Amino acid sequence: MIGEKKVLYSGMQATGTLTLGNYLGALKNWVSLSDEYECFYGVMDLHSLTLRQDPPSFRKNARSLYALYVAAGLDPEKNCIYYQSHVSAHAELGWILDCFTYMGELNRMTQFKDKSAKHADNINAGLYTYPVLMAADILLYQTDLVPVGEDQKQHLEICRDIAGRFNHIFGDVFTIPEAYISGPGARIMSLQEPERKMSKSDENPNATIFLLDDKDTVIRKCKRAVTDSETQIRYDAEKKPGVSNLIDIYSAVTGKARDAVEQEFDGQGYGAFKLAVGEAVAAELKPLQQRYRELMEDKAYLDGRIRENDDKAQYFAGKTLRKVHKKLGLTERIR
Ligand code: ATP
Ligand code: LTN
Repeated sequence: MIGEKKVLYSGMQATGTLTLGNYLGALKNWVSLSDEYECFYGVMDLHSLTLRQDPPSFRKNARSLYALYVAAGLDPEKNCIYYQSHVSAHAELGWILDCFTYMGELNRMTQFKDKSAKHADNINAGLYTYPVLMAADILLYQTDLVPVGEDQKQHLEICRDIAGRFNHIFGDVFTIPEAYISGPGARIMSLQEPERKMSKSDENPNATIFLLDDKDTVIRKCKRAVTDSETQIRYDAEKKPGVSNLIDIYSAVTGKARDAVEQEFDGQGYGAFKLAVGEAVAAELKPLQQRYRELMEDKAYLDGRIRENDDKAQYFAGKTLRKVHKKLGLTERIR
């Protein structure tokens, strides 16, 4: 708790451009929860180092991510939006928690398995201990709630296990966080291979809608989305993954329930439905894109918010880290 409010924490890696999956599965929900909680949102640039980054575009992407958070509706004057690498407590607690995490636990992480298969030439130790740094992010702020997409559930579970283990040995040090996995946008699938999640690093550009795609591109990608040989717009994630994914997208964007979407398009063909999905998505993204452009041009405004929020994050993270040091018996600094 900070004051009267529970603490919410989330973040995304600062790699590439955000996708509709990132937005509907995570960012949009953050916005809906941001009044009720004391919120911290990180630009997770240390996590991004698990893949090789090109320094100039990495720096640009991180700033673009910051601006997209704000453009999507998070108010940097009310919410603490900050860069993970600006608060050194993350890396420090990450190391400490490494010493309270078992290799057996990390071996079970499906994201590690997926990412090592995808990047077989760079299976680094950071990729392996990724979930521990993520646990440090969350635990530093005594977080109650972590809104993430379905694919991060396992990382939340290991975070809870590490925190519980630490508390069991040293008393109540960390708040045990809850995952918050939301409704129809929880898992947006690829438009080309609807058995796989929509991902920013997909090689096929038609598989992914990016938040900065213009209207024509969005509509074109929706029209090309893979469906099936039937004609009926009906939700069945197993037998009709493509159509079901489009129903979920439409439903997450318009706020209509799945069966209401089925009824709305009853008797209409896939072509008309795909066009409607494309138009609804483009309409949702338009104001966000407009605000994004304004923010990227207003350097003074963004820099000011970044500076203030770095300080705020440092203050809260420092408090927890000092407590951890004391509990562990690390020698206090002599002042
Ligand atoms: P990558 O393609 O590099 O794996 P990513 O697109 O999965 O990246 P992350 O930074 O790992 O992006 O995820 C940011 C947030 O977006 C997380 O909370 C994650 O759960 C959510 N998210 C990512 N992809 C989807 C998706 N397809 N559907 C719903 N939520 C998603
Ligand atoms: N692993 C997350 C990004 C992330 C995160 C966090 C999310 C890093 N630290 C702490 C929530 C809380 C991802 O890939 N989306």
